[in-house]
Amino acid sequence: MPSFVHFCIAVTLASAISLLVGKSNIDSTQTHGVHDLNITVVLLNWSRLSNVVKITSEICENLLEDTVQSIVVWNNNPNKISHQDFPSSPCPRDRLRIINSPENLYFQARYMACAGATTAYCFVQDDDFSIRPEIIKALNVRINQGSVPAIHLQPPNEMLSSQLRTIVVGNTIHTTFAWLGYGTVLMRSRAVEFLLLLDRLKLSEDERKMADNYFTILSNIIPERWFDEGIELGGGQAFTVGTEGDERNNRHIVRAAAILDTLVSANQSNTLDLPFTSFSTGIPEPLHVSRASCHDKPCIFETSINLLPHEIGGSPTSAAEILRLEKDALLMLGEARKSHYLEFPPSHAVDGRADTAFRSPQGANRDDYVALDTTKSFSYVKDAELVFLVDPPTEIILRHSAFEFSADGHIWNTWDRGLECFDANFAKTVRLCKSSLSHVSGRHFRVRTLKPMQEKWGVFEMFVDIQSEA
Ligand SMILES: *[C@@H]1O[C@H](CO)[C@@H](O)[C@H](O)[C@H]1NC(C)=O
Ligand SMILES: *[C@@H]1O[C@H](CO)[C@@H](O)[C@H](O)[C@H]1NC(C)=O
Ligand SMILES: *[C@H]1O[C@H](CO)[C@@H](O)[C@H](O)[C@H]1NC(C)=O
Repeated sequence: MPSFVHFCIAVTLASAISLLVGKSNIDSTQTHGVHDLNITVVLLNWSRLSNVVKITSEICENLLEDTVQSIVVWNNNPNKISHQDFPSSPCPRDRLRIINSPENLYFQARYMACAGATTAYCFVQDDDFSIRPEIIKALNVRINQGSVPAIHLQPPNEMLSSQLRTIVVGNTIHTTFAWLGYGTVLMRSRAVEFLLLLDRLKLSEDERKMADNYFTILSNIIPERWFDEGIELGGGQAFTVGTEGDERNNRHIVRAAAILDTLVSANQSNTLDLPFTSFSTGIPEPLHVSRASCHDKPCIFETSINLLPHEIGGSPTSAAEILRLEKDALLMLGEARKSHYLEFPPSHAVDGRADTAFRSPQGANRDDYVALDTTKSFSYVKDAELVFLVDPPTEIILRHSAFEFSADGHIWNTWDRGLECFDANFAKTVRLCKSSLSHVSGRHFRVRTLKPMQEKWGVFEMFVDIQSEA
């Protein structure tokens, strides 16, 4: 091998590794006035005050300049807390609000805290997970585009459950269930409307406390969900424990679905004037688009690769069948496909680790794509590359694909891929492939297969590497 090739591999790997260990060279942090910031973070102090201190510190250290206007800690515990419980916190006092709840309002509290915010959006999460600041930035960018009312982060097992609980009946019911506690960004107006709806429907105290079990189902919208594996903080006591907790959850989920059935059928004879619930008969986004946030910079990975068989999903006639539907779908999916889904999720393509992979369950289809939204527009003059760490079959897929860029994610242009691949010397059977982005500008980059192939996708990492910015 000519020595300059060795040199190139060394250089490329060095830059790949620099990215993998989290050195960001994309980000030129802008500062905004506090009032330009659109996110209020809402944290429930459930049973882990030390976690709440950790989470607020990380947010204040990383997000107060360009993303988060303030943090609200809602303490559901009768023992009051105050700023003194956050002694060496990097959070300025006026950016951290503490609300000592008069009673334990359970999950309802997050909607109340959000409804009382002054920003357009809220980011809510429980106190047992740490969400990387870059992910909150990416969620902020995406929700500011105004096309979605909420985005839920879900670990793979919850994502699978949420997918299998997706119910479409004719053009009237299009809903699913997704938790909010793993991290969810939502429009503040959605929290206001949701609380109004609970009032209008006269839900009981018990039901209101379990508000999370009602939120997604009653919206009658299939929300955007991103694969994510939050960093578990542990400690304290989880709220949902054991079969008793599961049964309570299931009871409320079925109850929410039954209420939705009633509302939709009532609307058919007499148009209901209700907040929050969508009675639109529009067609939801194709279900097979998956997303995940990148690890070390605000960026969104998106793929159209089917993770589940087409035929899954049955043909429900009502939302109340939600849990039976999931059970049947799990049986149909089988253990092998289920483990594949859980072990090789799309988030593994952008988690900064070369030892985890996103793998498609089947061979490549025509027009399968993997894409990155870098969340900012760039004009690349030189030294920028789209980089892949892939398995050898995926190199073949890449060689039969169109490489495309776009300013808006809708209109795509092709560039000459000039793909170069090398053995990555840190692991057997890993190929490092890169394509130069010289003379390419935009924000979105994708690779789209031009024909069906038996090769399956296997992506260890995918990123845009920018050495210098024009
Ligand atoms: C806040 O929202 C407005 C309107 O959507 C948007 O123009 C602005 O860029 C957002 N600010 C930040 C810091 O994201
Ligand atoms: C409910 O009412 C709205 C408003 O009149 C109507 O447009 C819509 O089609 C109805 N939805 C259903 C599910 O029938
Ligand atoms: C939140 O803070 C209190 C007061 O320090 C703490 O004792 C408690 O464990 C946390 N809250 C709840 C609901 O447990």
